[in-house]
Amino acid sequence: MRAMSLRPILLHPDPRLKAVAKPVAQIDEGLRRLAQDMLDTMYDAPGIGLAAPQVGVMSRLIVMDCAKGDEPAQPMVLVNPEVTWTSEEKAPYEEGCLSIPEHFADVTRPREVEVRWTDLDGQSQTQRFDGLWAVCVQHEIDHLNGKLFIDYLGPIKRGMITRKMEKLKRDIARDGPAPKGHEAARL
Ligand code: K2U
Ligand code: ZN
Repeated sequence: MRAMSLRPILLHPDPRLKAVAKPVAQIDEGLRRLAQDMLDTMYDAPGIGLAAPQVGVMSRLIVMDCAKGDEPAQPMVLVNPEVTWTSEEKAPYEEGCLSIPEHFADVTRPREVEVRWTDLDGQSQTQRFDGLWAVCVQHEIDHLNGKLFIDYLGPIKRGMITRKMEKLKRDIARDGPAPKGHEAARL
C-alpha cells in the first residue's frame, strides 16, 4: 500500500496559475505517480477536481471525482483533455477554487460538454458530462489554459478577491498556514 503523498496547492495570484500548460508527451510511471498524488491532494483538501498547474506542474493533466457523498467514489484521470462539443443551453453555478480559498461567485457555462482525453492506459476516451461533472471538467480545463473562475467576473470583484488573496499570502508568509479544517482567528 503506497503512502499518500500530498502536494502543496498554489494560491492565486501566482504566474503558474495564469500560464498555458504543456501537452503530456508520454504516459509513464512519473505521470501515474503525479495523478495519484493529485487525487490524494484533492480528496484531502477536500475538493472534487484538481489540475496539475495547481500543484505547480505545467502539464495538461486533471483529476476529478464529483460523486456525491453517499455514492461510491468515482476518481477520473484525464490526460490532454479537450472539449469537443458544448450544449447551446447554459447554466449558472456558484464556483469556488482550491487556489482561491473561501471565495465563491456565480459562473455561467454550457450545461453539458463532450470531452476527449487519453486515459492512463494510453486509450483515447470521449464522454459527455452534465451537472456538477460538467461544471468541474470545464473549471479544470480552464486551469490548463491559465484561466481562473474569477476571470469571468467584472474587474471590480476580481480585483477585490485578488487583493484579499495577496493579504492572505502575506499573512501566511508571516504566520504560517492556518491550521487545516477550521477557521483560524487572524489577529
Ligand atoms: O479546481 C479546483 O480548484 C477544484 C474546484 C473544482 C470545482 C470548482 C467549482 C465547481 C465545481 C468544481 C473546487 O474547489 S473543489 C471544491 C468544491 C466542492 C464541491 C462543490 C464545488 C466545489
Ligand atoms: Zn480551481
